Amino acid sequence: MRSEHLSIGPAGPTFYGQTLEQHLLERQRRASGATGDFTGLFQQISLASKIIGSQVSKAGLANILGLTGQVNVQGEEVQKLDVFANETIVRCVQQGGHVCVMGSEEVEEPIPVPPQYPTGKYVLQFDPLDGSGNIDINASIGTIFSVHRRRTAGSGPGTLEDCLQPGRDIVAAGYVIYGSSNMFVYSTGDGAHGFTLDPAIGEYFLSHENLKIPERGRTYSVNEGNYHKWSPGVQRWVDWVKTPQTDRAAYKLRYIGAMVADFHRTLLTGGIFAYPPDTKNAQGKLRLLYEAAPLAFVCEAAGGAASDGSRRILDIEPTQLHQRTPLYIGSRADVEDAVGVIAG
Ligand code: P6P
Repeated sequence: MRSEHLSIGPAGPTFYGQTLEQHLLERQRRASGATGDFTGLFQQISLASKIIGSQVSKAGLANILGLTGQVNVQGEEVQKLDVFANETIVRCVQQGGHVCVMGSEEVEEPIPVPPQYPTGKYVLQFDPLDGSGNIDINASIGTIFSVHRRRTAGSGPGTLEDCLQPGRDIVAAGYVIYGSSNMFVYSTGDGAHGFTLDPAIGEYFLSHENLKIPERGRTYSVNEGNYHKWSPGVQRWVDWVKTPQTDRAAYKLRYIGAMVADFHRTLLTGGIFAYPPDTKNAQGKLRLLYEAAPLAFVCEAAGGAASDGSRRILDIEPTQLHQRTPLYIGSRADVEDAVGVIAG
């Protein structure tokens, strides 16, 4: 029996769905041999996201807007909230004994678990605050994460080898979008589920069960300012998608500039988000391990597709922690069209 939550609001009593924690515990009960490690790890990720969301929601008030003056491994200027988000996730997770190593967009090398804490069987990789350029303009941003099982033997510290695993071996992946409402979306491969935060309660409640992305959408999402840097094939695809065809109208363009927000809209309404390679970024701008692969995992769980232009994102064997990949992700028919038109 699914427990209901009663909340008395201005419109009268409101019944909520399951909390994220109850959803995870229900999954744990169904998973034979579950140890609770997975649930514990997710509780720590959820807590970190609530702390980050709380700071993001008042970034304009506290002295945490703006730049730290540092540059991260990507050569990008590091926002104060990026650093805060990274440290929040590391602190919430490292003491829990569920991971053997972590990988973060903000840190050059794999992050070991400090020796005073136990190590666990999972590997957590994440972009702590994606789209941080949107922080100062109060546009949506997000956290992206993926969970693998450790590959190396034993129970000691994990290594880079444990991080360099393909997306098809992901155990669970998801993202948190800090927007008009904060949502936690995740998949363990069996459907994708969305939970909306009630900040008054501090709980995520099931609001989008078993998300399914439309087979085809009507929106494309790409930075057309890069048009002159794209290959003729990518230019051909963008020209085609925004031109009315005999069987369809022109696609609309929507581009927020934060991958989590652009992907979340694509997941809910259909269409395609793309970051193609260009003359400045031969492999595109987005990172495989903690951006493209986790969102590809969620997208496929919702019935969508994700390609680098020739391969399924989840089949790419990583060789470097911060390697980049071209990305075409969204409705299956739209991704197939893009790959086909680009290939000519
Ligand atoms: P551009 C944010 O900096 C980010 O990494 C992604 O979240 C986003 O999709 C992309 O870069 C935007 O890049 O070049 O369009 O500003």
